[in-house]
Amino acid sequence: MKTGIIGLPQTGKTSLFKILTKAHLDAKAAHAAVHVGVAKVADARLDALARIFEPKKVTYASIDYVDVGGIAKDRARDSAMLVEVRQVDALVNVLRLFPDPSIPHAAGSLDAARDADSVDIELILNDLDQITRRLDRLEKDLKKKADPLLEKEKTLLERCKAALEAETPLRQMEFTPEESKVLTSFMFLSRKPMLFALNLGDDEVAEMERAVARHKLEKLAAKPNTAVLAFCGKVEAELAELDDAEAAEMMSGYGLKESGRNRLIDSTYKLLGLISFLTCGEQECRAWTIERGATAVKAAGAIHSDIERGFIKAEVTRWDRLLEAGSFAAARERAQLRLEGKEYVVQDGDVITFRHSG
Ligand SMILES: Nc1nc2c(ncn2[C@@H]2O[C@H](COP(=O)(O)OP(=O)(O)OP(=O)(O)O)[C@@H](O)[C@H]2O)c(=O)[nH]1
Ligand SMILES: [Mg+2]
Repeated sequence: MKTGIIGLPQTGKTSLFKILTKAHLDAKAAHAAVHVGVAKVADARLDALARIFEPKKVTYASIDYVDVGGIAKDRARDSAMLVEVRQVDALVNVLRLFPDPSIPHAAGSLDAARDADSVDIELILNDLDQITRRLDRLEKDLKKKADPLLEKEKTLLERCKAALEAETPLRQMEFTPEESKVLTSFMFLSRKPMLFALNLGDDEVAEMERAVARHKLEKLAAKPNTAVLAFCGKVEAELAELDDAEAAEMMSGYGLKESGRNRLIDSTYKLLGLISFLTCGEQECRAWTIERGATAVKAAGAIHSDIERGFIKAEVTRWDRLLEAGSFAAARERAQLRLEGKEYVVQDGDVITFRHSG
């Protein structure tokens, strides 16, 4: 799963990318067009289980982030950037709310709602280009020969076009599963789930939780397929330089319960519709990523296609029950391991051992 970091120029995108992926970009790399990196999804459940299993290896879930550079006007229609943005599953739009007279603002003042709209417009214009071209093609084809499938696609795209012309991003529209399937192949930019990341000034750190109200962004937060999250790039960059104990001390000094980094990664994970199940053993304790609603046999496939193919049963317990019991044997004695079949819907935080043939 890949998430693209976008936004107006000089909003703190590359800084955020470095914080999320713990990448150390040198001056030359920092100016490269595109950065790709992996962010570890912090997981306290996995940490706790690893303390009792003492495995050789602990493996966290991860999300890929791509820093594509600033979207100035017409920039979203620039083809090199588009290739990158089209491939991602979700977008993070970094909105600048930190005041700093030494760093020029693309629009001259701090207004996150306006900046969110102007980035959306670029995405919308791009989708409109693509839809117009496809509709032209469809009309030509339909003139030659009637085709109910193409006719359906045309009706759907016309509905999308009308929405886009009214400046509504496609992520705010509802589609049937069948329509979604047709739309997926277009990889429309305005249809990707969006996380608005408010980059606050460090004078606002103590009021992180009230950022949405303070900046009157309630409307932004209420839109479908979007989430809003506040962080302070400057403070996060400082945190990233510290060891765990020092970072914890600094966070409590600011009254922060969780780092912006972890909150942001967590938010992306949720926005992407993802959950984790865990596997535990002497060799490895590991978090695996699946889509919410995935069945046990699908989850097996996340580990290996052989386990999916040879699936017999899933032995399931919840992470906190296993932790309480202290071992699989003790959990079994307490009747807290249950056997589930292929169709069991895996829950976030399930610990699973798969029984399989072959
Ligand atoms: N005061 C303050 N400055 C920041 C913050 N985040 C980033 N900056 C500064 O803003 C400038 C731009 O930061 P970048 O992270 O490079 O921004 P960007 O969005 O990647 O910029 P482009 O890729 O050029 O569009 C740098 O000088 C950063 O040090 C922040 O939270 N507070
Ligand atoms: Mg940058």
